[in-house]
Amino acid sequence: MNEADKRTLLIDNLAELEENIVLSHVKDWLAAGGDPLVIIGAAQEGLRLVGERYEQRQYYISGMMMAGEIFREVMELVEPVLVKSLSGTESGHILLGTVQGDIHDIGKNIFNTLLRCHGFTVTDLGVDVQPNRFVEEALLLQPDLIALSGMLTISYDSMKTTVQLARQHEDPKVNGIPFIIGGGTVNAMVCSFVGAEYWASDAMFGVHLCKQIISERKAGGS
Ligand code: B12
Repeated sequence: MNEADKRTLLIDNLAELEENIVLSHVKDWLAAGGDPLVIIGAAQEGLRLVGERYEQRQYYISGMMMAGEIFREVMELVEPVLVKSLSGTESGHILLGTVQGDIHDIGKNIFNTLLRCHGFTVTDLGVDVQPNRFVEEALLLQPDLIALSGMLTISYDSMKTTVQLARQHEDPKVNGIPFIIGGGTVNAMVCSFVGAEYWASDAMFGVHLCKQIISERKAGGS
């Protein structure tokens, strides 16, 4: 089977919620030297199809829960290989969390893992994080960047409130920290609505962006 067929097999079986087939396929694929990032990408596409089926009422919410659980198990298999294959010595501290009202954390956790693989320090506040919690932790930790994750359309309002609260803070150590947002459907328009400086809808791209932002700020002395 070639790589494209392996990808299709994973996407289709995740979309069908075939837990055992998915897990044994991922084990075989990894054993054959499969790229962990390609495997994560295929599993993500399978999840997207599950979301579509939920929207079209072919699946109930239990289908999305099951898909989330299968994805978590896939990550358990993939993560050790990923950690070995990626290594970096970036320095920088990222404050991360899924914003208030949103409990989706699969993408956030992938972003967290990839950041740590590249050497960043990450403080992950979890899910459904209130705006003032981000601001309090930012004051305490003074991270280089604040990263907000969200999958729901309503999470854009929480992102906006979080950014506004930080900007209104009297301490320049808090009001000057740049924001990066990410999650399924964020784009340049959402970024501008939220008032964040940066956005990424792909975790690996987000990591490269963080590298660039932090090194530019360090070079600029801020
Ligand atoms: C699994 C899932 C769930 C699980 C979540 C489990 C978990 N632990 O996360 C459960 C069952 C709990 C769930 C609940 C709900 N869900 Co849901 N869910 C999904 C599903 C199928 C997959 C989401 C996912 O994990 N994708 C895979 C990850 C890897 O992708 P990702 O998050 O985009 O992350 C990638 C990048 O975006 C990036 N990234 C992520 N965060 C960040 C942050 C930064 C800073 C950066 C740089 C990058 C980055 O890194 C990742 C890798 O590249 C999606 C469908 C879809 N289209 O994805 C629906 C979906 C998001 N859910 C939806 C809905 C409606 C709900 C519910 C409201 C359903 C309900 N009636 O209760 C609830 C909301 C609960 C809440 N308050 O949050 C809708 C949202 C519609 C909308 N536009 O608002 C979707 C799109 C389904 C649909 N098509 O209708 N859901």
